[in-house]
Order: sequence, then C-alpha cells, then structure tokens
Amino acid sequence: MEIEETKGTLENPERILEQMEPFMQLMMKYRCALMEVETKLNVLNEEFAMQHNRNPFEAIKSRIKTPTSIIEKLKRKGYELTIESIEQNLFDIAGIRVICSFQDDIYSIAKMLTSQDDIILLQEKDYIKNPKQNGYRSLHLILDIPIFLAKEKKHMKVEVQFRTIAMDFWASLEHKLKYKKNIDNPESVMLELKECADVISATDKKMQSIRDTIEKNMI
Ligand code: 0O2
Repeated sequence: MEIEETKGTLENPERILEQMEPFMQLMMKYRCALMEVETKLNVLNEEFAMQHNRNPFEAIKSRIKTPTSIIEKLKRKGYELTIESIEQNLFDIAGIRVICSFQDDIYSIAKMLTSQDDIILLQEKDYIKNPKQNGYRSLHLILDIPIFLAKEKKHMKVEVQFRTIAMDFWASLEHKLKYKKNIDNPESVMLELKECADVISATDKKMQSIRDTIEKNMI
C-alpha cells in the first residue's frame, strides 16, 4: 500500500481514509507492543525493588514516532513509502526510554528483559561501552515481541534505550543544542559537549562506587 502525501485533501476524503486505515492499524499494533514491553519492565522493577530495597528505574518514557518523522526517515534512507516498508525497514516506530539510577542496573535489567522466552534480541548497540564521537552514551536494543490480537499473533519491533539520569541529562540538552543554528565555532562547542559527556560518565562511575561502598557497609 503506497503512502501518498496527498494534496487537496478535501477533494478526495475517501482516498485519504482508505490510506489511513492500514496505517492506523499498524500504529495500533506498535502501541500494543509498547504496552507489552512497558509491563515487562514494570514487573522487573517491582521484583528488583523488593530484592534490593530500591527502584532501578528513575523513569520510563515511551513514544510512537509521528507520521511526519516516519515519512522523513523513509525518504532520508531511500526506502519505499509503503506500509510494508515501514515494518521492514524502521525499527524505532515504537520506542521506550528507560532511565536508570546506576550504570550496572542498565545491564542487569537489559539481561533480564532479553532472557525472557517471548523476546528476541534483534540488535544491540552499546554506546556506553563504545560512546559515539560526540560523547553520546546509551544502550540501544531492538526487540521482537509478540502481541496477541483477537485473530492473530503478530511479531512487532520495539526499540528500548537504556541510560542513566546523567546520560539522559546530557542527551536531552545536546539534542536541544543540535538545533541551534549559526553557531560561531561549532568545533569548539562539539569539544566542550564531549568534555561534559566524559565528566558526566566519570560522575556516574563514582556514584556507583559510592553506592557499592554504602551497600557493603550496611548491617
Ligand atoms: P527520536 O525522536 O529520539 O527517536 P537512525 O535511527 O537510522 O537515524 P540508527 O543508527 O538506526 O540511526 O540509530 P541509533 O544510533 O541507534 O540512534 C537513534 C536514536 O538514538 C535517536 O533517535 C536518538 O533518540 C538517540 N541518539 C543517537 N545518537 C544521539 C546523539 O548523538 N545525541 C542524542 N541526543 N541522541 C542520540 P532519533 O531518530 O534522533 O529521534
């Protein structure tokens, strides 16, 4: 099914509705997949909190990519503008960001999640062990998860990004600064952002080691 960027929308409303239906269906399925993964994360959070006396997550945020950014991404990557192409080529339509307290919680929870027998880990990008050149750190997983509808079982892809509060603070500000135009000296700004990312990462490690010391000395 070809996605048309329809002009003169009021002249052919039936055509628009015809095209919208399969797209809306697909988005509904991505929303269901998000719910499945969120529930799994909440269950792990409950159990972890009980065992360790603290929550491993600071926050969980989820979003479905907007139609505009779906079309932009398909075009940018040279993919067909079809419903099938969205499913085959874009893995981040459904996205969840898990903000953790400490770096080692990221790996513990990611392992618990990907070990579940209905989840298939399709792709892993570890930007914590291998930070991007600009200093960006996060663990990105692409998961395949089944959803159960009235008449079908469907496998969906969900992107899960894990980061600490500190990494999230950096990524959020860097994202805002990226869109500032007409910067005088972009190289020096890049360098400073990278320095901030490195300081933040060192602080993350230090906080984790303080936590370890406290836990070791607890009676
Ligand atoms: P949004 O709205 O956050 O989803 P691609 O997705 O194809 O462009 P790739 O290699 O498939 O690239 O994706 P990758 O490297 O796994 O990262 C994609 C997402 O990670 C981005 O989504 C951001 O959310 C985040 N990200 C990656 N690099 C950076 C970075 O340098 N700075 C910040 N702040 N975030 C980053 P989108 O598509 O940008 O949008």
